[in-house]
Amino acid sequence: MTRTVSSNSTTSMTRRRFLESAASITALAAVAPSILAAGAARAATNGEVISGSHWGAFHATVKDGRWTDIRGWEKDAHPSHQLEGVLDSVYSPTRIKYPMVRRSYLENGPGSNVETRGSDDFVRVSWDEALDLITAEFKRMGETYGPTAIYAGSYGWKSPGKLHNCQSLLRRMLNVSGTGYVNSSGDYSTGASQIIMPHVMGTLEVYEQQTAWPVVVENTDLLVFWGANPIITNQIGWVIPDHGGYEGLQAFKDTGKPVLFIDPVRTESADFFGDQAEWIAPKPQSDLAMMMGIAHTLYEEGLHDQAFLDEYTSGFDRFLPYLTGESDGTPKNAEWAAEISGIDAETIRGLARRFADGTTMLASGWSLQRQHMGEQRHWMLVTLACMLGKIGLPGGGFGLSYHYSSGGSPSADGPVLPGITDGGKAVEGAAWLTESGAASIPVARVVDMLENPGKPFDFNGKNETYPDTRMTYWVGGNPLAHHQDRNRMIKAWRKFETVVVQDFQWTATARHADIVLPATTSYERNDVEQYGDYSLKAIIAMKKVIEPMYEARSDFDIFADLAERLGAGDAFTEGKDEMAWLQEFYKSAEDQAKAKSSEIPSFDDFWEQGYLEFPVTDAGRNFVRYADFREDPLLEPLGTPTGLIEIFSRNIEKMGYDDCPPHPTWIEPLERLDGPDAKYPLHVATSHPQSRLHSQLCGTILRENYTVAGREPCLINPADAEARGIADGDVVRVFNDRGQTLAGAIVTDAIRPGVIRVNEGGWYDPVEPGVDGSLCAYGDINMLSPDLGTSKLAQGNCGHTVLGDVEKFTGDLPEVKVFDTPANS
Ligand SMILES: Nc1nc2c(c(=O)[nH]1)N[C@H]1C(S)=C(S)[C@@H](COP(=O)(O)OP(=O)(O)OC[C@H]3O[C@@H](n4cnc5c(=O)[nH]c(N)nc54)[C@H](O)[C@@H]3O)O[C@H]1N2
Ligand SMILES: Nc1nc2c(c(=O)[nH]1)N[C@H]1C(S)=C(S)[C@@H](COP(=O)(O)OP(=O)(O)OC[C@H]3O[C@@H](n4cnc5c(=O)[nH]c(N)nc54)[C@H](O)[C@@H]3O)O[C@H]1N2
Ligand SMILES: [Mo]
Repeated sequence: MTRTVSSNSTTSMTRRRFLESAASITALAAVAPSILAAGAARAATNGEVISGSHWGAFHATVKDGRWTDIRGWEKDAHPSHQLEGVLDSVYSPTRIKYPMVRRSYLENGPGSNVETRGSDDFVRVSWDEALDLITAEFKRMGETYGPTAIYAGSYGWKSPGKLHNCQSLLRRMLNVSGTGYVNSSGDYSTGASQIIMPHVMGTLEVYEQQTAWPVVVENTDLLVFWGANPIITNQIGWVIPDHGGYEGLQAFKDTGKPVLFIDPVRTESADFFGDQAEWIAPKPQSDLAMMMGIAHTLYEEGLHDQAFLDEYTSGFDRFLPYLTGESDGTPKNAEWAAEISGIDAETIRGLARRFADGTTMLASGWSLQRQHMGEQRHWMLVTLACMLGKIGLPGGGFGLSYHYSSGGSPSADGPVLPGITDGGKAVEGAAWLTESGAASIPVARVVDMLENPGKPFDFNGKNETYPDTRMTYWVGGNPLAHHQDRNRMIKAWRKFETVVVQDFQWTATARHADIVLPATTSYERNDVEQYGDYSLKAIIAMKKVIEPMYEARSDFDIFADLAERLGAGDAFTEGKDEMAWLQEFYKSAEDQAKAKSSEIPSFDDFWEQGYLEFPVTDAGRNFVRYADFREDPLLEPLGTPTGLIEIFSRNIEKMGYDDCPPHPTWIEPLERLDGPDAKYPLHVATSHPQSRLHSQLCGTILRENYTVAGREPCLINPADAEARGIADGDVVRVFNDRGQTLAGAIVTDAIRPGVIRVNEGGWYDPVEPGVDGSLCAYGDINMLSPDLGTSKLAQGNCGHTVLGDVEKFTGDLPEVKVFDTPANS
């Protein structure tokens, strides 16, 4: 079998031609043994299908080829309210309909008038024309600048699905065609923790199964959510979420046991627990000081577990003189912590006593490490948990994923589906990893790379050099939403002579691109995916709900077409079309079942049913993180150099970084509320939104439920509002010396005085596109955030290190334009 959509057949792709090519897929697939699967290559005009998304599995109702209704899968007891927006996103006015090229680029070639990106208009072109331009540019890049000219580190929350993984497909196309590129490592979510934790615990920790909820419900006396908002953030999953975390939260609520929230905001999660919830609101970025104040009290009062520290940890003796102040003259006691955190010393001492009295689970979110010196926060949390001595016992210790993708949802023993590979070289000793790209940068250093080609930088013990990139191809991410310091970024972006963006909506990134390609949503193609990031409770058929809209094509087809043009079409497709790939992935599940002497239904039966469930096991329900290590630290050592929990790390000591010492240490961040370098009076929290996934679904009807005066909401305490003459519902200007955006005020005592909150992910809508420092009309809070690495160790982003101020906006109110499509499109 060869690919059905070749370069020739894509000439001027009309809707009719789409139907034809889809029909030819059907014809070809009919040769394959699976008859049902062949039929599934086309969406039914009427009826109901099952599919899946980051927001959950769902049933979609289709009438006359139009998707009319969506409801959560009946096996999901806690479907997200955002599903309504999923349906709407398909028909949103922000859809990209056709391949488009920026006018100056089309008329004058790569690198032309890059400062007009965002204001220049777009010209519609045929698929052939667009793909020819891109292929020619790939070739020019390699010939002119060499193998590190293309930045394909493309990051973001692309849709789930084992086949249409657009980022793997992008790199696969480049790898199999021998086109050199620069890759990225890490992510924006846990940039700091995923680098520090392997030094401390020997694993990533942030993406590992947690002690199962039933164990927590039974054994935990005090549940502490430290900078975590699980009711909001568990709505989504990297694969299709099972929402099992909500069952755990509800079961814990039913016990009536106390739940403590340490958060500048009284969150929806705190509200969920009602009277059981206690709220402590420290100044943001002060958590490490609070943890140290608690640790100091434990030590001072002899409440720490010395036996645990002796047997399971390494280096407490090196940390202790710092904690007591013996080494630097500053005891990190409760008074010291009170000064930094704004929480009084007696409360901090009280927390130490409560934590030590009974079984305490320290469940932390990730905002604390998305901050300057973020590495230190979870390192200190682990150190505190070590002093409490309950790691590896039922219900005690710490957890870094109870708020994310339902960590702690008990696991099943089902198969793990493979997915499309990026075609890179396998890494020896780590079968699941490939090394691909001629170079790689820590993902959040992209602007630094553009500004400093050839400059050396530190990263986790290595000294590397920024490559000189000239082109980027972005898929499945929205960097003009997710990256910090927008004004700086817009300028740096001009170094790219060519920017290609493939998405299904006119994001700010697409608006600032040269070539824009319309991808299908996941609901316009077929795929398969796991259900439950940690539980792996089921496999879901992500069935095509409707036929592709306008001229949208699937990520697989677009990249296959580009690979073909680069002479590597067969290497890319391996002769398989969409359904053939899905069958191959499924075959692996069959093999895994066989290896365990069990059997699963045939692919056709699975596809017809739409899902396949796997029972949760007793082992899954009773899982206790680090129980094996606790039972026998010699036979079950951790993956650290000492095999123990490293409170002091010799490896980090050897790196000699001034901003990441070898044990948890308080270091002043770039700026913090009331800190020595505070130029502004307010901290700006940039949390994750209740009714979006970052910037996804911002272009949908969900916006009607949360915008204030048509803008992104800004929470502000009554004291701060009154001092500025701001009333609930007012349009405000949030600003600092890096940037400014409008927002709509919500005056509430659910936020600590001195802190305001504008969620990340609001669409960037410059009032004067291309003009340095332009006001954002809608509410992109990354106008204000600084772009710097957490430290030389992890180089994570610092999206939560933001000070600023706010005032009532009294000028002429600019219209929000970003939710319409650009002219001509
Ligand atoms: N200040 C601040 N900044 C932050 C954060 C913060 O807390 N504060 N959080 C950070 C974090 S943790 C993250 S993860 C990032 C998120 O940053 P992103 O992941 O970049 O944000 P999304 O809005 O999810 O963007 C995903 C894009 O992919 C597109 N897309 C989805 N599926 C597909 C597909 O199948 N094919 C194609 N071609 N496109 C697709 C969507 O339309 C959307 O435009 O933001 C980071 N930025
Ligand atoms: N609905 C929804 N769910 C999501 C996402 C989404 O966009 N929307 N994004 C997903 C992704 S990619 C990620 S990475 C995770 C993010 O998960 P997190 O990083 O944990 O989420 P955040 O909302 O940034 O922060 C969680 C809480 O920390 C508090 N906080 C902020 N700064 C501080 C501080 O300095 N100290 C303390 N103690 N608390 C602080 C915030 O008020 C917030 O309530 O969420 C995932 N889930
Ligand atoms: Mo994230």
